[in-house]
Amino acid sequence: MTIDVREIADLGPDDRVAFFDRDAGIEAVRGDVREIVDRVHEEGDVAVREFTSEFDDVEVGNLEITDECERAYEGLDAKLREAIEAAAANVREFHEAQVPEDWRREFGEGRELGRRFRPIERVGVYVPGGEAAYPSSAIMGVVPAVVAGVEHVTVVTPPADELNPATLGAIHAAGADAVYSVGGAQAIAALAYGTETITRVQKIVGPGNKWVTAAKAEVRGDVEIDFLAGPSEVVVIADETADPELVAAELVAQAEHDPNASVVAVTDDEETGEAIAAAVDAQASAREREDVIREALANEASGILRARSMSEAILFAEEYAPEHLSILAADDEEVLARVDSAGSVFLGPETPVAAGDYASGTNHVLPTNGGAHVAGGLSVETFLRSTTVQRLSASGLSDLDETITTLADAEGLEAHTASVRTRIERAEAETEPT
Ligand code: HSO
Ligand code: ZN
Repeated sequence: MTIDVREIADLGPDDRVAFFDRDAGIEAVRGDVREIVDRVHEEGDVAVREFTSEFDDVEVGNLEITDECERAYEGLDAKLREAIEAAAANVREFHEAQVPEDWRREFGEGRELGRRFRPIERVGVYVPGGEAAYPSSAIMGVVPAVVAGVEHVTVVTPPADELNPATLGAIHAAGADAVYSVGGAQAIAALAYGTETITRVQKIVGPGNKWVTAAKAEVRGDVEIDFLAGPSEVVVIADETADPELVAAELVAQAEHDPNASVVAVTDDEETGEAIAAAVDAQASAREREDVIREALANEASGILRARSMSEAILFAEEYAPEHLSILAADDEEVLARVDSAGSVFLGPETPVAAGDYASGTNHVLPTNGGAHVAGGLSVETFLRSTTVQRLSASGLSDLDETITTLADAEGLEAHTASVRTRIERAEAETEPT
């Protein structure tokens, strides 16, 4: 099967919509999800158990599996346990470097202003299970919350006759406080509204399938969420110096996640484009998950594209705002400087996206569907709130007197003016000679 290289210049309006207005594909399940969410909201554990039996085909005994996670961790083979610990340590170190310091300083004489950061108290992390059971996602969701100082980190993960020990072990290693065996929309509803067993949280984070994502959209407003994360995406910007085999390897790797993954290579060099297309085809045939990969490659938002210049390639990537951006070009820093919108950027031939997926320390829970135009991925800040703090001296207040009272008058808020004037008049009386 040959893969076509398309010219960006030839893309029609429909192609551009497919590339740039990608959607999370959740609308189709919104109605069903609303019913599930409402039932769990009203009936708590009873509804959770009923939906678990209906959708996961499991009759759960204890919903809570916190101790099972610890036991799973202890039972893991040494190599896997060490890999989980090594990944968690790198993620911890990178996220510790993000913790902001509280600060306060004088902006004018007698006008001291600052910011203070405090963790959110109760957070819920969704850790996918089933077909896409990702121990790495447990680390990516839980570790930043723990680093931020969140007091109660609750994890939900779908039940199964045989729970995946690596996922349970990673949840324990990452430092979750309580873990429940519940998945899908019912898990999100349980976190959002609480049940007899599951205490409600203030913010829900983490990736999931379309039911989970639709449920996050449904409860948003009653509870904070991180963002709506869809299937994996990668754009590779390649010039004539890029190794087509490496470009292809990046596309094929992210394509194996999901038939709905979107993978794009964009190059200004005709020969490189053809070589990437040939390499993608050859590599796909050699991979275990060839069927999934080929479906993802056939997506409307996937493709191998030729640009007339590197500028056109960069503009394409910028408009796409991919979850992952890999830059394989002679002057990758120059390309990077010209792209503002991407969840996570990978520079140079020795930096596969898989390094960030698992182990380098950056987070792999990232905005998809163009979300990178307005947001970044999970970080320590996801789990913090900020408070501003101020202290004025008498002279600091008196310097602001006219500005405040003029604006308060304009707004017709006379008591605001009075709260300022009382203080100023008192200070004036105190300094008047007796
Ligand atoms: N690439 C995925 C994360 C992941 N990769 C988990 C492997 N395991 C995020 O889009
Ligand atoms: Zn991945």
